Amino acid sequence: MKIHGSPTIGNPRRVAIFLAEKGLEIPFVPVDLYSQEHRTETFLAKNPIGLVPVLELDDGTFVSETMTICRYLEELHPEPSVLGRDPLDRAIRDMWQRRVEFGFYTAIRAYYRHCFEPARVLEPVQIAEWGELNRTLALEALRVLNSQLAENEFVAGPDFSAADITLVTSLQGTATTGFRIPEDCPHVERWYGEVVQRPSVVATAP
Ligand SMILES: N[C@@H](CCC(=O)N[C@@H](CS)C(=O)NCC(=O)O)C(=O)O
Repeated sequence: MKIHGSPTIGNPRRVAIFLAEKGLEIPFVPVDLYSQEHRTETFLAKNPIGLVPVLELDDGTFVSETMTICRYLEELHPEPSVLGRDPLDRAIRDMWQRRVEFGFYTAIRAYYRHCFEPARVLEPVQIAEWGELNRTLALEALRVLNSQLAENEFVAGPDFSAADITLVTSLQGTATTGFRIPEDCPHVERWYGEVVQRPSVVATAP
């Protein structure tokens, strides 16, 4: 097996943290997005929508989509569990992961891609107003997570999960935009201070 994508950047980093949490080792093959390597014919044969990460199996099968890759690997290696130990635990963790991914991550990604010059190579038609609106949506999403983290050690409850992975990689991956956890989100700040010290997060830092 190997994973196409750079283990310190974006969605491939989510898989890298997941693997580290589970004590699994799969080699990564870096893909340079800023030179458009993911838009070459060779890469599109692996994933026709041109996104990393892509897991390549030894029989030549390609599996893309971050959470799909993680779910496949968790089924092969259930322990230690990152995605949940029983149906309800898995449902709760998945619900929060999706809330982070389709809330905060999607918004902060749009802010970066529409408001910052280095992102133009990935987002040729940048609409600054759309980016700014998404910065506001990212703040709103963070406030919901702040309430959840007031009552819980981690985003999905008492255990570190993929929801935490998605949130910490989104925050660190967009730090160059100047976006910071606002003062009215002290529980996110407490959580962040703890999670950035986890060995899996330190080992994959951008
Ligand atoms: N839904 C995909 C999203 C993957 C994704 O957006 N990957 C980014 C890198 S973090 C990418 O390949 N971007 C290339 C582009 O937008 O052209 C997943 O969960 O894996």
